Amino acid sequence: MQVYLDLLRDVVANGQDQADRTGVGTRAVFGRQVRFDLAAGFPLLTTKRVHFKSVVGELLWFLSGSTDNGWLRAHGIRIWDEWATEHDALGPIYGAQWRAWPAPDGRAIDQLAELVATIRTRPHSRRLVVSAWNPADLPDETLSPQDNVRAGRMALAPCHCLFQFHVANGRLSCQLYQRSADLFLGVPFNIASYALLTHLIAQQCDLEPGEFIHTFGDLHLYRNHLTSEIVHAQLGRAPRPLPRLVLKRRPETLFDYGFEDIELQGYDPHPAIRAPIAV
Ligand code: THF
Repeated sequence: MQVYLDLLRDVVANGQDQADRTGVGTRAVFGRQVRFDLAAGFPLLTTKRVHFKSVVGELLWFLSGSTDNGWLRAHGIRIWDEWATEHDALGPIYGAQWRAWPAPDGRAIDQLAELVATIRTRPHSRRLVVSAWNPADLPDETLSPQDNVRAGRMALAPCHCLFQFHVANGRLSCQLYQRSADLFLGVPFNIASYALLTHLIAQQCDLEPGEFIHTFGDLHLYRNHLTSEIVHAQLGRAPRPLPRLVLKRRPETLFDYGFEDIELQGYDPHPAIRAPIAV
């Protein structure tokens, strides 16, 4: 995970200070790309403890098509609390767009089911693409997340908004375009989440996991993370060997995985580093 520390140094050194929607302020660069060979180990940050159960739970929740924060809360996962309404609603965010993109003729398109079917039948297709960026459902940037949900819109515009798979030599690779990336808090989750998704889809399609390629639009550090206790503490730590991901069972479909099917072995990170989240 040296490449993560290199990204942090890049943003600290080359970022421009900007005002942002949340009012916190960021230091940001535009346009970066990193890659992880999934055969070299599972890319979960070792220079601080990342709560892998939250990563797994959030991905299972997306895959189920749910946008109900109550499901996450029931599993002790609090990472979406700040954006949900008092009724645990988040509007048509990732799960809704992945599993039931509303078509003009009234159909709901299951992008993920179609993706798996296409990888199995036409692995060399160049349209193995899933998009969460549905302009009809985007929030009004001048309203709060909760007011957007009440108006039937997404609480938050998708940050990881489009991904594409590619098959070569029996290996499945994934590239994500992330338009906006909170490098300290969100990105370690995002990398682990898409690496895990690639493992699950590879298993479902009888392929080996290949590379995860992470492409960034606005890559930023929130100003309140640029401190000696947070970003600079992180930069002072040495990476450790990566853990390994073990899938204990091969369920019938991509939508039948549970927590107990996904095991991380050999994760020995430095301690967690607490940081405030910008809403
Ligand atoms: N908003 C912002 N500002 N950053 C994000 O990364 C982000 N997301 C999702 C939606 N809005 C975002 C939410 N994802 C944490 C991690 C991921 C999140 C939200 C919060 C977080 O606070 N992590 C802590 C605690 C982890 C835990 O409680 O399990 C950490 O130390 O990692 C990015 O997609």
